[in-house]
Amino acid sequence: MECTIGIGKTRLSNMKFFKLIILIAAVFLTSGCETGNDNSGSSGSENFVFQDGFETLNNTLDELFPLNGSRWTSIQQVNPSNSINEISISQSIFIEGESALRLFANSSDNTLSKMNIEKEGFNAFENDKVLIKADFYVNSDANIENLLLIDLECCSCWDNTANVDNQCPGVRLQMSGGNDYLSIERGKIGESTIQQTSFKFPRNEWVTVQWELILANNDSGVNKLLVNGTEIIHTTGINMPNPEKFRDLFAQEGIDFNLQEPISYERIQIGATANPTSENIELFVDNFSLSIEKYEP
Ligand SMILES: [Ca+2]
Repeated sequence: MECTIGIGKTRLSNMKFFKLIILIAAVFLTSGCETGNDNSGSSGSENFVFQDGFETLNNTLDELFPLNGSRWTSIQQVNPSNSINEISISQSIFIEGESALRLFANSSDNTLSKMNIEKEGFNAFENDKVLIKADFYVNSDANIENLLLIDLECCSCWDNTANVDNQCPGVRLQMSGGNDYLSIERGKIGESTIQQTSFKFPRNEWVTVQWELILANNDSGVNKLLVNGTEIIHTTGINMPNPEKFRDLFAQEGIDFNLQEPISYERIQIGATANPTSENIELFVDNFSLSIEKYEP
């Protein structure tokens, strides 16, 4: 996972040059890589690439959240009533570089337990191709049915005039259809889960997850999921919130509701985005990447 930058040929004294190199090193060693961020506000988006291997200079979590937004945006931590979830940089279990992200999500009680990190600052519109890749290490043989690992969602598309809690509609990767069958969950856009029961998610080892979507708010959307290079889901189907559907659903409750258009996904969460299981789950994430490009068949 590397960033490259070009430096123009400039005559600098040795000391100035040395200081410049130190400055550049400080900025780039602590950064994830992100390009093509200026794709907001229209249905024609530029390419966006973000990747992060959770490397740090001082093994501190803060380094993942620089103020310039070049890496992750925030931590989402929702503790159950009687225990505290954990997040840290792991230098013992990793698959790329020298570290990975460690997450410990206690089982839920009357509060739904969450322990993950969030990335904002992009827009994925209809007819965009979204590619999400990450390596996961689930340090448990326990039953993890219903555990959620990645959420792709829009919060800004919600109708805040409707006086209904913002559900941040979107699609998610969830262990469903059985203890450890990774599937594409679409409940927050009012659709069924795209399940598979052919490939069990390996435990206590690094596992590469690749999720590819061509976004559509109708049946033409494409949903592809690969685990360790094996394609376990490849099907068409809706994968964005449909304004008409939301309007109709809320109208049944007597609520006037209009999603804000044009709709784009603008937030991704990774980790234990929700742990509704009865198990305490430790997992590690490394080698994350997100790319968004216009789909051109
Ligand atoms: Ca790493």
